[in-house]
Amino acid sequence: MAKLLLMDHDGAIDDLLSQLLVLTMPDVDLIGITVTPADCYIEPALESTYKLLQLVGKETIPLGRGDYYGVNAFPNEWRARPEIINALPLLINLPQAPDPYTYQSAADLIVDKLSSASDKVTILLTGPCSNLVLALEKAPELKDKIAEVVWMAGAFRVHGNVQTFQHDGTAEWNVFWDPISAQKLVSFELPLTLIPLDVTNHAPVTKVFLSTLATQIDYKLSNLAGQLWALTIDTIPSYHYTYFMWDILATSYLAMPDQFTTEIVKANVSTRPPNAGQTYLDEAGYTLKIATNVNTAYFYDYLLAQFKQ
Ligand code: AGV
Ligand code: CA
Repeated sequence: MAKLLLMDHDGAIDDLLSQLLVLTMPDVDLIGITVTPADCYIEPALESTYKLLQLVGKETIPLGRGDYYGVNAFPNEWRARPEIINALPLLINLPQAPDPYTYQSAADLIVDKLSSASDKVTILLTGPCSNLVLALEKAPELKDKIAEVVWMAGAFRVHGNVQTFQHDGTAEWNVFWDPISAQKLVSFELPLTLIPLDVTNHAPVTKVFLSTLATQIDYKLSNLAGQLWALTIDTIPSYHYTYFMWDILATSYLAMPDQFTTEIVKANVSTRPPNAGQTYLDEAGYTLKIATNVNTAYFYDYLLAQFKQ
């Protein structure tokens, strides 16, 4: 039987690519998508999300609008990306997306979908975890309906990627946006698997990969994926280094968990400067699973195969 999945993403390019990848997975039943207004502005991001569903004829999958804003905002130039995406040739002429304010609020959709699910649900988070934490605070009993939370988040034995004032650089952005919710999620001790920078650092978006993907351009999804990734190649030196397969690697964990090296650890999350949002190993902390390595050759091949649609 197909695995029931709820996805919460935050509208960045690799979040949308992750949504596309989920839509190619035959044994995943995507029962809802919620969007967090973190690495995006919510209106154009919901439009992009809807357009990707339209592209594969799955626009009946319900969307939820994140109304909660974290304490540490993402840089505006990152957040503006979906406007460009909605104008791409494969997306611009699709029928008009609904008014984003007609969607249910994200936490309410998560509560509804978890309570009505016939089986336990896997939850994929590729942005901050605030919507899920809000939902579980509204309806704590629904923790029992969760099979596993897979979250692209954190940095344990490597540097973080936050470079800003009042910060020592140890945090990863998805945790830094809302450290309080992250700390709560970890403290729930759900079956939680983090895909942190420790493993995503092994999987950059390379020109070799993009060049191979471009040879598959006759497949609609390879064409669109290639256009999306090309948008990540422009670099604003002060913010950008390499664009990594952050969320896409976390998403692929659903399909190829055996290709990852994982470790059960005890950890916690800092909620204060100078390291707000740092995920750190701590014997007195909470139990969770982290991925530390991956078979990258298998992963890149998997992506190329999935986008042949
Ligand atoms: O920290 C990684 C997270 C992922 O969920 N995001 C991007 C991915 O969607 C934040 C981020 C870090 N560096 C970035 C980010 C960059 N250079 N551009 C946009 N977002
Ligand atoms: Ca993201």
